[in-house]
Amino acid sequence: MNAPVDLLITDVRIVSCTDDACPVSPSSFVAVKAGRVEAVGPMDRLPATLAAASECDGQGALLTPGLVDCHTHLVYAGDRAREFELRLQGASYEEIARAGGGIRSTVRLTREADPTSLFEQSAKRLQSLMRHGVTTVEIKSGYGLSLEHELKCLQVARHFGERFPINVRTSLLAAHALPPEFEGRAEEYVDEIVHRIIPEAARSGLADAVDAFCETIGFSPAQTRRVFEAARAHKLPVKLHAEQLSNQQGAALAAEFGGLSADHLEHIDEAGVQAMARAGTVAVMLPGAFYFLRDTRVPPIDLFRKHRVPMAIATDCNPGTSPTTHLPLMMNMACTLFRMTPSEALLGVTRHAAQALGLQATHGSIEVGRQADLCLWNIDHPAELSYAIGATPLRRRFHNGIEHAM
Ligand code: DI6
Ligand code: FE
Repeated sequence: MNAPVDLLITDVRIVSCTDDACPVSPSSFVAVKAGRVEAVGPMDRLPATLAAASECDGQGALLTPGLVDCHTHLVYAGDRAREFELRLQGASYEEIARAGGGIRSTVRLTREADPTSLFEQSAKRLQSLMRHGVTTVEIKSGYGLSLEHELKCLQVARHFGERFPINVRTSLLAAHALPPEFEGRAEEYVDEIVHRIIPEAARSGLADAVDAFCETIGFSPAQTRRVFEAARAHKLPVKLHAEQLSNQQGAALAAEFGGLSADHLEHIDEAGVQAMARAGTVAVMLPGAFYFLRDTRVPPIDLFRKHRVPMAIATDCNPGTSPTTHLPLMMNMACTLFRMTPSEALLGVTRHAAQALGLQATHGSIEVGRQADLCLWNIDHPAELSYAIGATPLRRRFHNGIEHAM
């Protein structure tokens, strides 16, 4: 290492997230070049001759990979605070959805919003995520539900990756709900997704993956299969909202298509977990939605452990069931509500979340050659990230080795 590096971070205690136990290293350094980790090691091995364009003294603080939020719906217009009030008066999420509220009310506002307004409204949520330590985010469409408006939402998400210091992965979720103009004609809407929306999302390069909501109030397994076949024909990987409100065997379907992840999973059975294990499909826990809907059925964490299915944790940021951008709070909820361990929670927002996006070779851990997405925290032990309710002890955040004011 003779040529100067771009950034040298010294005196940090590193949780690299390469080891499942999340051990903390002794005082160490990280050297960054061209946006990637060039070298990592204990301070007493820091080459005396190493020159750096900029330096950061970590003062003994804890360094983790930048956080990865692998499941959000953050591009939408308006809010659903009124629906929240109705639910407090006793209406259920499904009743509101069946009565034309819920997702559809957000669809109406999102369709009406021009791209600039949609960008501005959604950027507030994106910036909030960043302030909580997120350096990679997955953003789904799903509130447009037509070719024009789905692409508009994906375009806004793509622009975020160009305008903000964050890595954005997009998922086309046209199969989120039935748009009102297709009332009673679900198969025809699936035709529209299969023959027009997926091909155009693939051709334009606006979608990195295809997702669907496989549920009694969403799309049936047979319809989801058609969506997945179209995704496969266009070489797009799949993921799925599965087993959130009932067991539709959606996780096994996602696994059959080599899915990156199956998400929610409160109602999954052991056969579904085994199918995920065989396919290497990540189980994404969304405790914010569980909490907000006052769900009582906990996803079978022991089965994921038993079959060694990697578990990720995400915000599910959306106006109806998880209006949050607080990923560390989701770690707390995953521990408190689902009994995950703080180490599992940390892997769930780093290495396993990166895997849920197919980014395990480049993101989610601190290793030579990986993207230099790093968070420096004002804590002594990694469990504090899960322990503190609603705190974000973020001190500094680096994306591709560059620190940005937030
Ligand atoms: N499951 C969810 O929890 C969100 N979407 C989905 O498929 C809810 C979306 C909404 O209510 O707006
Ligand atoms: Fe979701």
